[in-house]
Amino acid sequence: MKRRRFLNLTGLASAGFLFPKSANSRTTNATQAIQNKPIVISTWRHGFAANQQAWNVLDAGGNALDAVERGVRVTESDASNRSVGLGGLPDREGNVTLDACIMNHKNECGAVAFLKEIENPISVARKVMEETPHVLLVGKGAQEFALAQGFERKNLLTPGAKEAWENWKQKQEEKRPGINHENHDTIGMLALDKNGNLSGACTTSGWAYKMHGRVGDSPIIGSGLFVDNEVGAACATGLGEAVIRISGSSIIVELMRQGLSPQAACEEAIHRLVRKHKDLDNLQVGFLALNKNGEVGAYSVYSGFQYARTDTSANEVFDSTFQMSK
Ligand code: SD4
Repeated sequence: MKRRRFLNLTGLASAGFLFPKSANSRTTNATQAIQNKPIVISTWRHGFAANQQAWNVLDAGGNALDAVERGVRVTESDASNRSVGLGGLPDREGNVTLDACIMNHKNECGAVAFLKEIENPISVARKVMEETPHVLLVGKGAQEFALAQGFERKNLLTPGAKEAWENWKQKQEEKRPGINHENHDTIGMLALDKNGNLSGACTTSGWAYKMHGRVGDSPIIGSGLFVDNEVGAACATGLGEAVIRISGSSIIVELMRQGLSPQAACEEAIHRLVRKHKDLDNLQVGFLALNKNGEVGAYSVYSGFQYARTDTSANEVFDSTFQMSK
């Protein structure tokens, strides 16, 4: 039987050492008690370590925007993660290109797409939000902006990712993404701070071996991420093209505005996405949602999607509920 693990929050800094047991997850209907703040949730098992960093900010009374930025930077800088930042798998030509966006409680947002050689795109996205009149910078322009802001250039193609790409090139078998629990995926993070303000962040290296120039949902405000401080926030992981086609995250926020719980809103968005796609074989999408009361929702097309949740009572990874068993 799967075991739920509660951790003493005073030990959060070291909690990561306790985690990597696969038993530390369970399936749940994620909606829980109201007025739960602060709280941070994030996609996949790698969200656990990212949440620790975010929680340190929230627990100290910091704001949700700082929490999500610092949180997802952990995953971006983790070279062992093959789908975010440093160590991310490249496109079919061997370029690691990154997408990220961030949004705060005032509907301010910033994003970068097709960004090369910068380890922490989420922080560049925040600079776009704070230092420019724009929302989205891409490619060379995004990189030039990052360098001008003091970010350093770095080769993000680690030896492991390069080897995986070379093996893929030899086989050339993979025309579609295998987005599932094994390749760990994008990190999307949502936080509610002690003042009751929401923010979110989303960052990825995208679909492994994608066409050069391809951009997914993760830097698209309304698709990979949306925050409306009157209502709630949502983020997405999985096949970005499918998420974009239904404006996934903004739809979930609108459904919550109409009165749906975060869980019901995520379920409706997944049902809609499945209805609109005839061929979803093996193409995973997962949504997370968080409302102003700190209630949580999580749902995916297939089994295998996980998310990490940290608040005053829990610090753990859950298996999301899902529409179809794989
Ligand atoms: C994308 N949503 O670029 C992202 C992919 C993802 O690796 O979640 N995974 O489509």
